[in-house]
Amino acid sequence: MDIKRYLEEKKGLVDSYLERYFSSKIMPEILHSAMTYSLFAGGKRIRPVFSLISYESLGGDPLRILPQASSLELIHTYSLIHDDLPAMDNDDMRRGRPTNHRVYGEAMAILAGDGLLTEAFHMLTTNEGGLSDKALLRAVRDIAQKAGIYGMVAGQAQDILSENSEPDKDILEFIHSHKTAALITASLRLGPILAESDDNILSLFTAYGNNIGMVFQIVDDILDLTGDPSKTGKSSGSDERKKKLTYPRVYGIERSRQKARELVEEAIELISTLGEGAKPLKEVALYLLKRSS
Ligand code: GRG
Repeated sequence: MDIKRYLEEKKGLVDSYLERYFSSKIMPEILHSAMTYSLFAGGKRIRPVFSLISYESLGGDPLRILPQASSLELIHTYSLIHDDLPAMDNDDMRRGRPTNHRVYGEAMAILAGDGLLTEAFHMLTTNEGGLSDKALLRAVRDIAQKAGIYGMVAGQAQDILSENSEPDKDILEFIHSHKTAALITASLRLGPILAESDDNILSLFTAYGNNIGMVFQIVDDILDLTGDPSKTGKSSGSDERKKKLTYPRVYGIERSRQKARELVEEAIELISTLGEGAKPLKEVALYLLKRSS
């Protein structure tokens, strides 16, 4: 299968949904502008796409869960806006253009992030696909847990606390599994949760999501050192300059690459029991190892 085309097609569904959703302006207009500046800045939409793939691999129609899948992009975009703030990573460039606070100022960037996070939960409960209330409630709880203080926010806090600290494998594992893998795992769990699959299936997607989420961050760490800034959209070596705890810093580049390959192999093995429906999940796992942006 042509995985690049398949991913592009799914991304197109998410892009169209988000464009429609944000087509009517809210007041003050500058808030709308600040939110959409980052939301439509060329992100890969990988988290919503993961949700659509997981739902489809279980026989569901991806169009049915577009609001739920797309809500993950709002959470992801808020996290990037806040991560770039002077009080956090203090970055000037993101996705090849000035960061949100560089264009709209700190106050508006904070509010744009707050607005996107809150609106994500509003969007998540938009029930156009006739999903059951029980499934939706479970999805809300799951995403809140993985995006918040038991997941991404905890990972971000530890990441900040660990700057300039000595390399430590356990802390590195905590940061990556919380900061990045938690939201990616939530994306992959969304399919089985909304399809109301049994617990065995849900745990398969959880394990696959954890592995793939870790791979995503390991590859991100490697790209920070070796990537082409015109493709990654940010200057290379920024993790090193900030003395971030990264995979290459703890294990070196070659062992980090090996670790990513092993996690992908394990992830593919995990979902092999799903049969033909798991093909895109297998292909996307392999594709992540090769990504350059
Ligand atoms: C501020 C609570 C809070 C959390 C921030 C996401 C995050 C946590 C920090 C951003 C820095 C970083 C490198 C995080 C790791 C996750 C990651 C690889 C983000 C980039 O995601 P992509 O590659 O970005 O999906 P695009 O631009 O494609 O959307």
